[in-house]
Amino acid sequence: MQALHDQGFVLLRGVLSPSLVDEVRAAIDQLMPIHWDYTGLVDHYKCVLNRNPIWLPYLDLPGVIELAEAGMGEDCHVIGQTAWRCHPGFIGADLHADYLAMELPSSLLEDPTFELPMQICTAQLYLDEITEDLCPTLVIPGSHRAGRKPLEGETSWRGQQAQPVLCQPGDVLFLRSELWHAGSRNRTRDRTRYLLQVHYGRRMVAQKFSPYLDWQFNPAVLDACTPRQRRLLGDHESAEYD
Ligand SMILES: O=C(O)CCC(=O)C(=O)O
Repeated sequence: MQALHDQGFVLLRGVLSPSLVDEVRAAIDQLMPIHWDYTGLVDHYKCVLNRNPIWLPYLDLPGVIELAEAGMGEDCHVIGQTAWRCHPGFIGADLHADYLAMELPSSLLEDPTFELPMQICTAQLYLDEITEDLCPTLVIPGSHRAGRKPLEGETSWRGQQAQPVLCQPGDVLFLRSELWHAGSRNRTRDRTRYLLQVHYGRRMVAQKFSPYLDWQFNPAVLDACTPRQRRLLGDHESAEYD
């Protein structure tokens, strides 16, 4: 939690065992594009949580879910779960922040007694050894306190360039939505980066379950849920606006 407040991210080592890493990779290989998914140099499968109960355990992984609940409340929920394959030639993305609840003055953000509350965080489960040439996620430590998103073409903040997160299969990068970050190029000739993301939000943050109006929960998934997983999928106690 301290790292999330100070740096805007934390790298959790060895969350998935090698056999689970293999299982998730194989499950990603079985995915077929539906709805708003796309394939090409990057294959991007959204809301995999609704396709099959096999994705449920990754919503509340020990060591990760505690962090999500500590940061976004005991009633936080999952707003998406996305599987990726980034193939050789994938060009990566520009530096960005996923979500900024509001722009805030620097006088407040520079005040060490002010703690910026988290609204949305993402757990990135790496399923490969991430080397400099295999799409490392780039991050600028502390940039969650910039109070704004990066401008087009901006590649540094306060003189700091984005740095690659190099890690092992089974490691999890947990990052706040305000952090300036980017997925980077796949410069290898023959390796594909496999990634599973789980996006968590405070309860009042809307779930991004596309294609929205046509969304229906898969009964097989609901049947297989633990009570905590049901809550993470949106089965909350009644509250304001219900
Ligand atoms: O590909 C990555 O490592 C980062 C993904 C990312 O930037 C995002 O989903 O917003």
